[in-house]
Amino acid sequence: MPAIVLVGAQWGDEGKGKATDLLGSQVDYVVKPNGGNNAGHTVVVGGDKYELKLLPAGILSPNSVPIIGNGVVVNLEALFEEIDGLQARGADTSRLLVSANAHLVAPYHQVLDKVTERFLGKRAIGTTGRGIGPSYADKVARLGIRVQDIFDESILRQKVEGALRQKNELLLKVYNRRGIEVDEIVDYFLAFAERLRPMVVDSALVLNNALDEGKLVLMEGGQATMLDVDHGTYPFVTSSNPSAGGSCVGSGVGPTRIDRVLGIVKAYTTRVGAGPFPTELFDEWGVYLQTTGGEVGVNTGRVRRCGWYDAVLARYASRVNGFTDYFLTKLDVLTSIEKIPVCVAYDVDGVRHDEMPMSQSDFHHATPIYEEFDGWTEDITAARTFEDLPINAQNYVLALEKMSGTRISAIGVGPDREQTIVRN
Ligand code: 2SA
Ligand code: GDP
Ligand code: MG
Repeated sequence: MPAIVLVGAQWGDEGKGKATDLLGSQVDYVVKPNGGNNAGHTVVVGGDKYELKLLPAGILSPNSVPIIGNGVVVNLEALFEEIDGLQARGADTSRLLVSANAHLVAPYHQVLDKVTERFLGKRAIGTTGRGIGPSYADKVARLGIRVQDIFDESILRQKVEGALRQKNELLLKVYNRRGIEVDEIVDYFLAFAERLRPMVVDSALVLNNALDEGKLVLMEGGQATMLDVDHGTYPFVTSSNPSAGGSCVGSGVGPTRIDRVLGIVKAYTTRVGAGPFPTELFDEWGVYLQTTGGEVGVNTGRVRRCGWYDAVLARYASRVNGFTDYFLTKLDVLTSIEKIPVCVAYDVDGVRHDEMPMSQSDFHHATPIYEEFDGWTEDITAARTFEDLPINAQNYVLALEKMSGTRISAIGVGPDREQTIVRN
């Protein structure tokens, strides 16, 4: 049995948590390959709402083994807080495994995230403030602390000393903040070591062995394509590779083992944080989508920016991820809109662009060229087959499918696990 990759197609919060949960019953292993506790995935089971941040949403699937992959940056305080929260609600977290190669988020990463944002001023990214960017920066600069390092105090101390030499210079001289003591950080990490130890594994080995045994592995991407540090709206991106290729790097599973790349796309578009967003609505329709769709950040409580569906963006995401199919979520939120605009191309300074402009400046100047689709008024939340949908809703789905060139294999008609149409 092969591996399935799940990727957000837009700027995140497309409903990846629900998609993971939906596939959960068939899946033996769920690995989170990127991101950290900046993620926020909501799963609603029988009316009960769970919000996952650092843990893969697959932890709620009783038959699968959840894994935090090597590509994740782990905040240990947040990890145990989340585990405790789930346990208090009766969830079984005992199968959780953590890659020995995953990097750790240190308290100074959070400090640096916040001061960097402040220093950027008007050019701030609007990060989640969780220290994700500085932690990935240390990984690439070879100044990072990995999970395995906290089991050897002398190695840990050496690495912390190296990292702090550079950080303290920056904090004291550039940001005019107090320096951080080596002992403070070493003690912080050591305090988690014994609780973490039984979970730590060579996760790439575990996953590849599982695949050899015919098990099904789900790679649950965090964030989304347009937040990818390579393929997204740089610099208004996160610091990892949420796109499909990043799943391989972040889990140690090679591309030949993947046979499905499922894109999750919302029936409209949202974004949290700063950065370009051509279909963003500043009128009452933006407020309508925000309130009807309940568009509030799971992690930070920030109100999400909202806009119409952007078919250029969906086509771009199909291309850079090689999607095999799409899960279209939140179709129910569009119910009762008489005419639904869809962005089919961009106008950039009088020139039509059918594909994503190559230059970021052009993307910043892009204004949407809309086509309108007839809406529907019937409640669709109880629809369970494609044919249950009003004809205009069917036509909307078919039009999106045609524009992205990617088959829509599932449709979300409400937040609950059951509120999904699977198209065979
Ligand atoms: P960071 O913190 O360095 O990753 O921020 C960089 C950009 O990435 C965006 N980002 C996100 N966008 C949508 N959802 C995310 N997760 C939470 C959620 C967000 C929240 O599910 O609601 O609660 O605010 C997420 N994580 C990172 C971020 O907004 C920056 O634009
Ligand atoms: P993720 O980050 O991609 O996992 O998405 P979030 O959990 O941050 O945000 C998606 C929100 O939409 C959550 O509140 C989900 O419960 C909700 N949701 C998911 N699918 C649907 C759907 O088809 N219809 C509606 N109304 N809500 C949905
Ligand atoms: Mg989210």
